[in-house]
Amino acid sequence: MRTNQPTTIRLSEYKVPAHLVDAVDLRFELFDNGARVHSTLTVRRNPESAEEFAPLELDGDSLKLEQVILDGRELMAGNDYDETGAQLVIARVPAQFELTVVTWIEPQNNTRLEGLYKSSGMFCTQCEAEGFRCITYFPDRPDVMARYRTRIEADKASCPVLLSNGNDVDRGDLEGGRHFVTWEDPFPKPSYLFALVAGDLVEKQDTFTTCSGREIDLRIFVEPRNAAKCQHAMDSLKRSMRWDEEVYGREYDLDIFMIVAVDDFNMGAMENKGLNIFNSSCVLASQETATDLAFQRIESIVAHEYFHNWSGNRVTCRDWFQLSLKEGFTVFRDSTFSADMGSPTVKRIEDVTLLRTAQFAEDAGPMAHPVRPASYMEISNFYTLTIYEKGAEVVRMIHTLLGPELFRKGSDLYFERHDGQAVTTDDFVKAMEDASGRDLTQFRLWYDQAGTPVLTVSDVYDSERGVYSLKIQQAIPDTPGQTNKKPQHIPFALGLLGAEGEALPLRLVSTEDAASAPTERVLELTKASHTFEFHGLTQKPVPSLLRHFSAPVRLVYPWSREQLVFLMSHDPDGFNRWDAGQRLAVDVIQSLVDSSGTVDIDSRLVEAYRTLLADRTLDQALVAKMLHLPSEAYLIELADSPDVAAIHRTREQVLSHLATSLRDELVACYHRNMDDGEYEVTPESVARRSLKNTALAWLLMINDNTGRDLALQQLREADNMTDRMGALRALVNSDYAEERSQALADFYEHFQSDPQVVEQWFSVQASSDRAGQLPQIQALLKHPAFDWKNPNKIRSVIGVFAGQNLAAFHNPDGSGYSFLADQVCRLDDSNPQIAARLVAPLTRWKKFAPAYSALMRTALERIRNKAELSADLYEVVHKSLE
Ligand code: 0A1
Ligand code: ZN
Repeated sequence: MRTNQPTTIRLSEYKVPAHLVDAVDLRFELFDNGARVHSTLTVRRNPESAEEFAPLELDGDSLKLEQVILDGRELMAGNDYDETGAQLVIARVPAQFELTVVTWIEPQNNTRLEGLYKSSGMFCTQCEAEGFRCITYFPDRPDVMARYRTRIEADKASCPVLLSNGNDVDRGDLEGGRHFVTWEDPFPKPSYLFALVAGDLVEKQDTFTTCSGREIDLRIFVEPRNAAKCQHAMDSLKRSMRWDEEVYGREYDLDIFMIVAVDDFNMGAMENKGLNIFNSSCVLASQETATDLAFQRIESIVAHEYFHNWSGNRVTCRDWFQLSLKEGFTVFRDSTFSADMGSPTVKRIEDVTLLRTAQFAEDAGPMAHPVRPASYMEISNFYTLTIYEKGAEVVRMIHTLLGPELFRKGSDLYFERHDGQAVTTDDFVKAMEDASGRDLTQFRLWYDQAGTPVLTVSDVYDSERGVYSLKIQQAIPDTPGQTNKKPQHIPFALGLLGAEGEALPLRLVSTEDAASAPTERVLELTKASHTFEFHGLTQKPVPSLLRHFSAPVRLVYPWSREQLVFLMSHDPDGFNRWDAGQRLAVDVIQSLVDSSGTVDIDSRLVEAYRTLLADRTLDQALVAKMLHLPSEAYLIELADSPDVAAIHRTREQVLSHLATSLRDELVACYHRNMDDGEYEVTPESVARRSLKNTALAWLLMINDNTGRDLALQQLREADNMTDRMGALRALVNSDYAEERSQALADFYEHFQSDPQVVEQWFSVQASSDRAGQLPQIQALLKHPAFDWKNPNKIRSVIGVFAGQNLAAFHNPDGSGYSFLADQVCRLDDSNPQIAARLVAPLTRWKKFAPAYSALMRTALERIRNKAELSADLYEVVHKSLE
């Protein structure tokens, strides 16, 4: 905690470390009232450092230093070393030496959940990005890679399971009912990948035989009450291991791979070498307690963490500016994996929805930063959608430009060339260039320039020449600290459709043969403006632009509603079919918001949805997605100076109008998709449940009694959480107040002993404008199941309220903003990372209509004036008020 300004760290000031650590020998003595950490480092001067006589500088945070011994001689404070708040500095050290440091820490009082802490009685660690320094003094930077040996000593009764990275090499009993286990990790790693777990856990065990025939021991450790919720994660792990061998040629390297579930965790999960630690909500699942969405999310997070073993651990980051080197690449890998496991079009729709709703907003806000940032104050603030999702889009564009074979050649070269090293995003691009022979010089701007490029497209058809011309202009908006940006290298996939929906040949020169011309092309944009001519066309085509969302850009084209309806039912690209539906709905809603008052809803929207509901030939998973109206958050993101209340009201009116007009089709859709078979998480059955629950939600929107009865029946009879939650959500968002209260009470009664379900129960209320107005949110904070120390509970009430219940949060009286400011200030004292994440909705204040923005700013200023602001919150609040 500090009140003074935190320092800014700059990429341009990067220096290689003056000292390297070859080996780390750790001994942990774990007690109820604290832990003693003995750390012995084998250190040598870095031959690549220019600073020959540099002092040894070790990072530390919240440590009680007990002893320092250099080559067997105990050092004296003040004389031999200095301990500032954040560093241990030893002015004179030999070229090579052994240093032992003993520290005392208090995991039981660690509410920041960084370093070593306790969660439900279990000891666990979180070291990324800078948590290892909360355990012992160390050069806590990713370019210092060492081999670790870790001995853990603890009470045998309360901590029968003692885990760390690598292989278990020794174990035994000690006096006083204590025992120890020693772990050795043969792979040099940065300190952020260190992990330790000690507790009373049960394990689920399995094996995996790798492509070279090695048998890997797989274990998932959980608290005994969760023993039956590990199968899905184990299956997902085995699928990920096979996929990484087949698609990237990557085999697992250690003999054992472990996953541990913990209830208190700041993020989703962590890829520690051989010992991944997961937020319970991202690993535990059963049919009765987890929704389809949770099953899919678990599969992708298990894959993500596993894939880090190569993209992150074997090849790691030189410094934290390179974070997207591992995160962007790994998100690209997990997203391709999920696409391969289910429906690629649906996965693409989900990824693009997140990107366009949340990452575009981040890229247009005060915290906008490039995929490779140039500076930061607190690295925890840079685990962002830009680093992860936009970073993944950048890798996807390289894949598109190179094609799958050359991309694979590039990734092979990257892993081979940099195995065991800490490298940069530039090294990644260089490997792709060297393997493919392509020049990606201009493409590198994607890493350095923030902001979402805007592509403005216009077209002309010359019937005499049979030529259709497309003009594409790109512009990149200014972002904090960056103006006058250069044009970027953008892959732009497109097709052209004829009047019957046929795919037309794309002839870029008149001499090209129509029969052999492709019907889809990837144009490469490199200049501020391009004009492309397509020859031999006897009619003006309907363009299908930016297929598969081939680049993370905003696309502006003057679509007519006829064109959109046409693309919705004819575009061979499933993604663009969905996108046409979204654009049509956005256009209808926006024009109603602008026309303030007149509610005359375009019948083409209703008919388009009617066609969709009747379409049995189309992939039902795609139909399920197409039935979702654009979210309020997306409509707000698209608007200039949005009036949240007007957007909310209009969207509800459109929904009600659709539901009223299509009432009979919805009832039929519900019945058609009732599934009496066994519960399974296949794309087909997920789609059926999604269609059924969407139909239910729409019927309850219009207070349809048949819908209400179906929801009540579904609540009683459901054998899975997707259906139970679907019915509960529909009731909670309806005007059936009595049924809502009863359903919520019954649900809690039934599931109160399961924290993951209680989190869902909090969320369904916090996201509802019927059940989640401010007084009800205040009541949830006082509920016995709410826990101020548990990030999941905090997110499921406060985070969901501010991020999803937009009409209530943006109450014109400012009460939602003031509420959030109070909670953020309170949380900053216990968990700054969570406080800095929760404040995000307020930081976008400049975007909103004046009545909102003034109140949002006032709330932010109140946070800024809080005494003892953490570095995390300081950076976000100050940057957003600049
Ligand atoms: N590397 C992890 C994300 C992560 C980052 C920081 C954490 O500490 C607060 C925890 C996890 C991933 O990408 O999955
Ligand atoms: Zn990751």
